[in-house]
Amino acid sequence: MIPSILFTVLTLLEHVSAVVTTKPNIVIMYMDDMGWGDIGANGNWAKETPNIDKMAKEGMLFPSFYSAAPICSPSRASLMTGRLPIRNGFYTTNRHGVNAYTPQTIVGGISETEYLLPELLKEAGYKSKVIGKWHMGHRRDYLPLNRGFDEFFGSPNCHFGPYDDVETPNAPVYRDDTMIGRYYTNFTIHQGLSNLTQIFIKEGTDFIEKQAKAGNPFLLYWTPDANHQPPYASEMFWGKSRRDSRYGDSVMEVDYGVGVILAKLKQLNIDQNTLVFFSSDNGAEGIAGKNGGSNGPLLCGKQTTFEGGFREPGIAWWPGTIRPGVVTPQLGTTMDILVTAVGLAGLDLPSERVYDGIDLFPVLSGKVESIERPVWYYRGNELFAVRVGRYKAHLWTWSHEHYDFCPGEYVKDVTTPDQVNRTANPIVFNLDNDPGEKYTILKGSMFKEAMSLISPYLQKHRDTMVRGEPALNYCDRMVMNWAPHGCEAIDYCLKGPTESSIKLCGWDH
Ligand SMILES: [Ca+2]
Repeated sequence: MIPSILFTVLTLLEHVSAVVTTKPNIVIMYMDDMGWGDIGANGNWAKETPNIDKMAKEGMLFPSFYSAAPICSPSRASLMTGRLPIRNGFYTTNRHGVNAYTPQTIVGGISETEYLLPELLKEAGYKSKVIGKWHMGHRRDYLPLNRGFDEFFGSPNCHFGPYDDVETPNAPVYRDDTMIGRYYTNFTIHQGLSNLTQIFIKEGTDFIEKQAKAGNPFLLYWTPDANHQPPYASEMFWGKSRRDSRYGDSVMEVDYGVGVILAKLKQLNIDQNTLVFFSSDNGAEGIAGKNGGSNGPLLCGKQTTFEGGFREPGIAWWPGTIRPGVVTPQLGTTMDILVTAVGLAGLDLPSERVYDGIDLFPVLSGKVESIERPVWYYRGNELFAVRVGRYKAHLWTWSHEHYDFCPGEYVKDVTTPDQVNRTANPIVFNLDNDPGEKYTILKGSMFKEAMSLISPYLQKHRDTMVRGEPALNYCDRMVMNWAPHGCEAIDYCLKGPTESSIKLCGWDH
């Protein structure tokens, strides 16, 4: 009797372990303000990204890979929910068509009604960690461990500073749900010199090693913010870039991190069971000058709905499943990562809500060459443009107000300093021939072809849109990071305002 029970248990265990190994690990490498033109694989002259370029050579390169927003917070919210900011609530209605994000004064965060990727993958036994910049709300309910992640190392905010800890607190650094220090004072960044990326790399490889040894499928969301201005690098890369800029140094360092993480997957022999995506949250910031990156031939950059704001480096890597060296014509978006990952985990998406991502697995595995789909370019609460196939139609144009987001670039009727409504007669570009959006198509057969392709998608999108409650409308100095959980233990609680001063956030771009 006993041997037979033992045999059954062993058979069951074998079965379970076989099922577990069919669920691939998911690694998302999400850069901050890195432009489409910053990687060698997309033609950057400085060739400062040998590891990212090798990743593209071993995997699939998406020359047309898009973010869901031209700014950090809504872009990240869409990556984690698979849904546009207009649906998941990461936008503002304080003004028409403006970008909003999560400064320390923001009251809101990612809505409790949204399902985040780690939350969904948990159903299939995945362990998850986010490393680097969160930016989806810093109040306790919105922090990673309350939104599905098992582990967190990094900050809910950007590394801006140094601050005085009186008027403005330095941004907190968390391990899991506890603050363990702050940027500048505990985790030093001194005039662009910092070990932070090195710490983020080690956190990543330690997590991978731990999960691989335990035999758990895992999700690693690795998102260093060294490329966001003011960029930083460690001594290893200080002054090393051919571009001769701190930004170039910071790109070299995150590239090094990509190499270390991929090498760790190979060393642990789990590379053939791990899907890795590489991308960036928004385009390079034109106004950052030497502290910003390159969008290559694309028009304008961060904050705008031109290609420079939305089109990102895009690479998928999965040895043994993705054929090496493929450059795909597929239009991809960062929201596809969630949909693809959920499918690979053997799960169904929640059926009662609309997902804007598509399952890329048929393309990654080479079963189909490409899937027709729309790409939406929202700026805050307004749909500014849409792309289907080679054509992009601008329904609204706006380049700058207080800041010029297209420095040195001018296209008549396109880079407009005021918001201009083009819905009645959209401005069309053929991005196959004109990725820089310079030659407007306003009538004729090509215009008709473009609009006959785009209009049905647009109509359906508008007819079925259910907008989320806007989460980025209210700001209050009282909610800043004065006394995050854990501050007592390290004797680093700050005194903030004792009375609420809630008001509409003043988004000015
Ligand atoms: Ca960003």
